[in-house]
Amino acid sequence: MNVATKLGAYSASLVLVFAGALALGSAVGPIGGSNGASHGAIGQDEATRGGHDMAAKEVDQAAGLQISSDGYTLVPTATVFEPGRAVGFSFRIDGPDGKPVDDYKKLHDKELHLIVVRRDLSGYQHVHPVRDTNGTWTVPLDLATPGTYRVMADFKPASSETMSLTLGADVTVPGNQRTTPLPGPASTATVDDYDVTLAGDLVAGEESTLTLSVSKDGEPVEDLQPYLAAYGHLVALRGGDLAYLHVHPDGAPGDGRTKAGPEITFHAQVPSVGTYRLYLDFRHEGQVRTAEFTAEAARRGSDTTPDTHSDGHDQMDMGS
Ligand SMILES: [Cu+2]
Repeated sequence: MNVATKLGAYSASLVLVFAGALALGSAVGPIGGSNGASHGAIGQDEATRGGHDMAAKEVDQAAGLQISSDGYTLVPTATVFEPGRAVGFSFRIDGPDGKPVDDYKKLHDKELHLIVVRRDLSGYQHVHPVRDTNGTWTVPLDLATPGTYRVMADFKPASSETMSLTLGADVTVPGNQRTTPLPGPASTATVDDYDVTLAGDLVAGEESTLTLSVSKDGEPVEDLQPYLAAYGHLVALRGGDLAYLHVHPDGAPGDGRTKAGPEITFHAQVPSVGTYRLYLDFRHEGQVRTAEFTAEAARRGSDTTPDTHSDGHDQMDMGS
């Protein structure tokens, strides 16, 4: 059993333990929190360190690498598309009974989140398909540029006992494809008039805190708008295989303690060393934008952890 498998098994058992604790919690009250805080808000209650860690385990495993898992299969209607135009991408999720799943539990306001990215990690799209009465999902995608794209569906079937599933498939747009080189690690990303800075280090197998700060025209943004029940959504994809990690913020709009910027705090746990591309979706003045970062995950307990900077700040390795 290699380390990754061990970690995976460890995480899976923790998820099971947590699911049990949650079920008990609703019946007999909070468990594990000596301060008596509720576990109800998973991942949002920083007072309950235990619950918080467990919530992190929910998202720490590499996902999105399989087209079928736990009896559920992603079935695209078509996987080859003509270049140069927007397409209507459609697919089903078939359940263990072979029929399209038509009963989902909402995750972050939506029954299903679809992440689409080119194999070179460019062209990121985070969209929310619409489901028809037959269980077929459809969404317009921008597949204008030739290449191989990865589509990943993140959902939770109502009948499943797993926390959530992410299934992935490749779709291709034939033609002369150009590969976009992955930008090097950086702590600042610019999108339109916004600068977003990233502080914090990714460490393999360990939870780390990432803080993203949004400013516009040099001024901190303090009126971020809720998007999908959060001030920001962060997706991390691993370079090389596009393993998927959906990370969520610490705190939620309206919880009485979470500010609407400029900082958005996340707890991330990556499964391995390597290069990751981080995609932050945030909403301001009615528009959702995505800030992208490349980050290197250091080895656990290693002195190669990128924490030695002359400026003394705990920031991402700039690769300088
Ligand atoms: Cu989504």
